[in-house]
Amino acid sequence: MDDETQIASILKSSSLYPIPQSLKLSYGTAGFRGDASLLDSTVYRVGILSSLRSLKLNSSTIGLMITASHNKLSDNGIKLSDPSGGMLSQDWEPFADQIANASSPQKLVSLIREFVEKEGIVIGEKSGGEVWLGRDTRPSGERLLRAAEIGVSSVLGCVAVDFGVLTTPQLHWMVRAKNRGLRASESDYFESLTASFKCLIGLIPVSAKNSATLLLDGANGVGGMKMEVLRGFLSGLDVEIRNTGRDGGVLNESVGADFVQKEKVVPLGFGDKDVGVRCVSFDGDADRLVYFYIPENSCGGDKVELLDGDKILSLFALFIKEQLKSLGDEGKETRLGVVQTAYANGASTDYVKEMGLEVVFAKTGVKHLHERAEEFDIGIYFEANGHGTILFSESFMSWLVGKQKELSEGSDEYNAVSRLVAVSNLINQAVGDAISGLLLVEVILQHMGWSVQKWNELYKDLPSRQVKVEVPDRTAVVTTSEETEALKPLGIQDAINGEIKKYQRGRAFIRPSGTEDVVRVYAEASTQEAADSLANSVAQLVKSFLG
Ligand code: NG1
Ligand code: ZN
Repeated sequence: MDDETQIASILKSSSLYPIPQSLKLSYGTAGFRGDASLLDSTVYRVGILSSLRSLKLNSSTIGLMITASHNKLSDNGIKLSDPSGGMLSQDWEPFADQIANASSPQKLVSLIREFVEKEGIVIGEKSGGEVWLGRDTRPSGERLLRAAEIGVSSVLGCVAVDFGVLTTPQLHWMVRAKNRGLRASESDYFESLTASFKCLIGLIPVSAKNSATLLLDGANGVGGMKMEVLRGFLSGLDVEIRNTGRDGGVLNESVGADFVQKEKVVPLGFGDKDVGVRCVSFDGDADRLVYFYIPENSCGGDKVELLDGDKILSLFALFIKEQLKSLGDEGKETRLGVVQTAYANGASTDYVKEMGLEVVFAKTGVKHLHERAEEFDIGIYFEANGHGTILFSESFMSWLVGKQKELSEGSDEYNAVSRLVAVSNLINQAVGDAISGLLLVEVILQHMGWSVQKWNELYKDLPSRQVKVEVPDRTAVVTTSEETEALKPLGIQDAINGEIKKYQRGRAFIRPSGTEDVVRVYAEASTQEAADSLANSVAQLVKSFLG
């Protein structure tokens, strides 16, 4: 990259976005996150990176989403979508770290020059790179999106297209569709979901439908707003939307999927009047969902019965397995597998294994789960927090579509194949998507004729507890690649093991968060009191080793 015009362009625009002193960022579990007031330079630089990524991949479209998901309102962040709709390839993360932390415009230019040369990226006025931009509802989003635009267009021949407020999975879906040469607008997304939902509803065998209203907690974010739009197109689903963000509530504050899953209590806006009703919570950018209901015996308390990502995964696995069963021997040969993380409830892993499915474990963060799920014909992955999806391999899809043509319409086999095809269209295969996940859960419950309580009985969760511990330096915790054992600080794992031994069915681990400045503690045991006590003792150990 010797072109004077290019260098001048980056030097000029980067001087608009000086890096705040002492800012030290790392790409983390899902991109950069931090206090929104500090992120302008980061977003601008990631804009440049997105353009380079587009150029590297024959000018395919890249997605850049401004969001801090479940984090607090004053935070913001960036998530990138590769042309496939998946997360940015991990081999570009070190470059992302380097340019985000470059101390001056000159340093930035020299890092970019070096990288462009190494990767053989050709920059030119006519190179045609394209980056699609979206943001969640955070007030800082508009300003940061502008910084991203300037970063993108500071690379010659690259353009940014601003799609405004979107859910993260909508942007990933649109990028995937665009690069496949398909219709890729937001309304195409709604149309595609509506059509496949309608198809699945039409394939429900008997009218055992569960038509009771679903209550949605939109986390005061973008998800509720988009569900309001989608609701206008759908029939066969009655949903009441709360915490839309218009009623004075604050994004993610005592609402939303992360809050409900971690605290296991009722979100704001829900209460005694909702006892027994099927409820669902989205997170701030609508890439996670968890279901819950308030139990009969709650006696005015705030505890909920939680149906987390593990239970959603189990429901999906059961439904898909049922369809494959209708396909006889060919169905049996299909490799249906499940991917979980160390946070998965032990009871859910036992349940899917008993179903005869292969289960593999991946590190926290969907980029790791997604990769492993691609190994199967049908790979279902979910984090306990409700982030997950189902992947159908290309070869399996072409077999399935061929099969659909061979079979006679209306036969059991034909219906099973049609359901699988419709699921592959309904579920967002780019990334976990609360809206598409909700539609699939709802259609399966109607198909089974199940209430939320009946679904909850698939297995009983082992009692668990998650806590976060604020420490001066979370990077002092280093874990094994499976994240279940701490290698550093020295001696802490032995101490944790000593605590685990005291509990029946005890299991616990710690890891540094990749999205918040905390160390996370997870504990499981045979009773809730035991899980709480194990989590607390491990948290104390973290404090004493790192405090
Ligand atoms: P960190 O903060 O690295 O634990 C959290 C979630 C991940 C993932 C990312 C991205 C837990 C325990 N961790 O990561 O699973 O969803 O956020 O949003 O829920
Ligand atoms: Zn999210």
